[in-house]
Amino acid sequence: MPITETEKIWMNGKLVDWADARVHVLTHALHYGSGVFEGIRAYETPNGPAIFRLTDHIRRMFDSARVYLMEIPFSQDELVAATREVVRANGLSSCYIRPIVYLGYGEMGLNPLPCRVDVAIAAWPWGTYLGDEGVANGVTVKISSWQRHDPNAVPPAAKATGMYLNSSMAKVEALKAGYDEAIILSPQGYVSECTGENLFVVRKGRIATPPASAGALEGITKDSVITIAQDLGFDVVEANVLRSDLYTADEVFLTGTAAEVVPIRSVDDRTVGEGKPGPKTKAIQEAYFAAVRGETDRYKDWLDYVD
Ligand code: PPE
Repeated sequence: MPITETEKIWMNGKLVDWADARVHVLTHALHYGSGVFEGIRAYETPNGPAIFRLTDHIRRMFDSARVYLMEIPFSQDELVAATREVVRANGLSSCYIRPIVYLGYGEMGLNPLPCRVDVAIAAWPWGTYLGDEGVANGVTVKISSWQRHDPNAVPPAAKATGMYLNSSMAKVEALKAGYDEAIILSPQGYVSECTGENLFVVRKGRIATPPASAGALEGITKDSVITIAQDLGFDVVEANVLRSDLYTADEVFLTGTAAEVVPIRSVDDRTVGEGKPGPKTKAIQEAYFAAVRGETDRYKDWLDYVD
């Protein structure tokens, strides 16, 4: 999906012009995938633009950095303030925000400890990730032949740049086979997640979503959706999900910051439910959009106003 250029990007403590936010070709992260990042969205609300669960995203980025022993040369509060500053400086009302912490230029080789740690935050307007049609009517998915990482190979608790080679392979495989998205299984054969989204399955009256131990990222949208679903009176559990559960589910949907809440209309050519968004998915999707747009008092703590 093309990037829409904005004015300014925050780099290591100051706003620079979009075109000047450059790195050297010998940047460590370019060679070894040694970066950690976030995807955050801001939405227009009745009280001006608000960044959804900003502090939770920044906290997760610090957790990701900790896994890889990267010392971020800023505090969480400083990066929270910097994120707001980027949205404000670019005059954006709703946008996608991409903070990244990466090992910079000056060292080569696999020992990351001597490397400098750089931080950048960019923001630009970004439409629906899986298309408006997908959000409204659902997407088709295929189980990937690529497996999710073993937690002792690449820890899914850390949102690291290098980890995404796996997701890209799965995404391309699915697209080339004519599907919208891939579902990736763990090395043990349990359902893990999609390429850049968590997964939920409604079956026998219960909503289940795979745990981190099955290789799923600890998604912030997933966490929000669990709360929303419980508030709607639904029975939700984090539990292992089998491939066959997807084939016999009443509803399946995916969640993510970029993707938001998207119904799944078929899995491996097996129609899910009636092949259109189910009632629980629709109720959750509606409540999620109301929450991010500041229309629900109950979830106002999730909003971080830009002004
Ligand atoms: N799993 C993966 C692998 C993942 O990348 C994401 C976010 C999620 C689950 C959902 O997490 P959360 O956003 O906290 O609910 N993927 C980000 C990057 C997508 C991209 O194309 O890049 C995102 O949604 O921003």
